[in-house]
Amino acid sequence: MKPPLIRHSDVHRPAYHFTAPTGWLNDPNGLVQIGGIYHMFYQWNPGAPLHGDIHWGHAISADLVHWEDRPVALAPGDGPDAEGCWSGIFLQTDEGPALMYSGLNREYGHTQTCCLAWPSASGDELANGDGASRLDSWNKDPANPVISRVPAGLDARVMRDHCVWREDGVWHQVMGAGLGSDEGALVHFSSADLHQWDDEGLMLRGSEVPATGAYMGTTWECPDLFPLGGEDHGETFPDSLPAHSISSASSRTVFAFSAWDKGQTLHSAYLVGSVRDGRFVPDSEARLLDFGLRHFYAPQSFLATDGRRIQIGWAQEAWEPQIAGAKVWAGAMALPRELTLDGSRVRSHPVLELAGLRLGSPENVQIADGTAGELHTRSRQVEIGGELQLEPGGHVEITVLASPVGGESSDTASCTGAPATARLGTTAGTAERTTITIGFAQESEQFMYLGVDRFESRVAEQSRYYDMKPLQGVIEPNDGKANLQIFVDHSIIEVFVNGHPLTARVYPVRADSDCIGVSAVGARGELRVWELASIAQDSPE
Ligand code: DQQ
Repeated sequence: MKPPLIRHSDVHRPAYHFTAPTGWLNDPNGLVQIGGIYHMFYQWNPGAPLHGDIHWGHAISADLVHWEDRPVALAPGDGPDAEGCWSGIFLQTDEGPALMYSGLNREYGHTQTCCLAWPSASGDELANGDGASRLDSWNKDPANPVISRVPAGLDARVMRDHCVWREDGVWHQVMGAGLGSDEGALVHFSSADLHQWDDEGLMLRGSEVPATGAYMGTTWECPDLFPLGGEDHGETFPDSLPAHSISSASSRTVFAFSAWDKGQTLHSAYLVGSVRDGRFVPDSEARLLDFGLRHFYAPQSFLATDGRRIQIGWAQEAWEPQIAGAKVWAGAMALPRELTLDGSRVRSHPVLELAGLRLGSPENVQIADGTAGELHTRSRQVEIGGELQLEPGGHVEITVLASPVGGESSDTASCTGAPATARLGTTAGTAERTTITIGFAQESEQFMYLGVDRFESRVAEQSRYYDMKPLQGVIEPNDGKANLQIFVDHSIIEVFVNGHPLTARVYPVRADSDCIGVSAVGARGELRVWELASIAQDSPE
């Protein structure tokens, strides 16, 4: 797709993850595939690398990998969205496509409102026009806001973000909410025409959920209910996807949400269950969608025309706002993932289209008990994939974005693939590396774990403004088999082990932190390492 993305050159800017042209990016919005083109709208502050003055940016793609920037889709106006056009969705209606979003204007009350926008293009232009441009321009509905208050009697401090579906000709909507009792809630409405909405009560509240696997937070943001694991039985609209029917008999319903806790974006999580009589009935505990916590936040999913349920999340930065003055951009989208259901667990796998980024042949690395060393490949843009077999107590460490032992900017110095003990004393405090570990906890065969150690990811001053805490999660032992895929892209690391993802952000500063190392104890297998292409060109200075 032409022209390619043009982006500010910066050692930390991801090269094949989507970022905004400049400024701040957060949630993906309005994800849809129409006429073979994927549309991704997103929360965007074009003016600064901080959250504020939120617009809807827009990009399109033919393959979910290469993106083309389109004009701003929504900008704050002088009505209910005067302070921002917050998160929302794309809808196929009998009147054509629509966007639904949360308008922010504190004069309208203490919560966000529900607003609609319609394409500026006519019906003919929408049907026959250039696929790239027909969803470029949007008019806000003069009736906005179509929901401007919390239901009578509901003590909701916050209510925003939308998930909408249609069953038996009736539109249903849930908005995410935070109640005065410090619990999240799904506020349910119904409508015949998307304009007049009737209160349907709460579909679920936090205190009704077993939260053993993931804390539920005090507010649920970005609710996403969708069927998974069975055939979808939605109505079919021309040139597009079926409107999803969340009570399809052959599938179960996933409720994905982002847990916000008194101002903190904690993590995204999910429940599996079913919708009965207007209530969501969970039959699983809450679980994390990604062990990277806030670095995979506000995800939204959509049904591709080939039947895949694809999810995109916001890979939030790990730096504090104090240093935003030194930045031009902030925020990236995590790679699109295909979701599947395995029992009551959601599995995430990077979409197959990403293989199109691979450059040349991979470096093949044999893993055996005692393997320890550096790879030939030196790059900040790599995919590392393979199958590992772990013995009880076994583990594999993969070190990325690592500096050579021999000194700054030396192409010939060896990389830091040796086990940590070999490096201590020679490089402590000056070398950088991020270590990904997959293994069993000591001799246990009960749990396998996946971890990303960011403690040495950055050696520079100001590190106190960067979150370098470890990230980790427990996964099923799977007889010691680990199907592994790692994507490294300058400041983003995404790891997938047996369908469990972990997204991390790291910010090495040394110019030579592009080494990769592997060490293994009680493990065997083979890894393949590809260098990956960029999807953007550097902007001229
Ligand atoms: N981001 C949006 C909200 C949403 C939050 C505002 C989640 O609509 O609740 O930019 O990151």
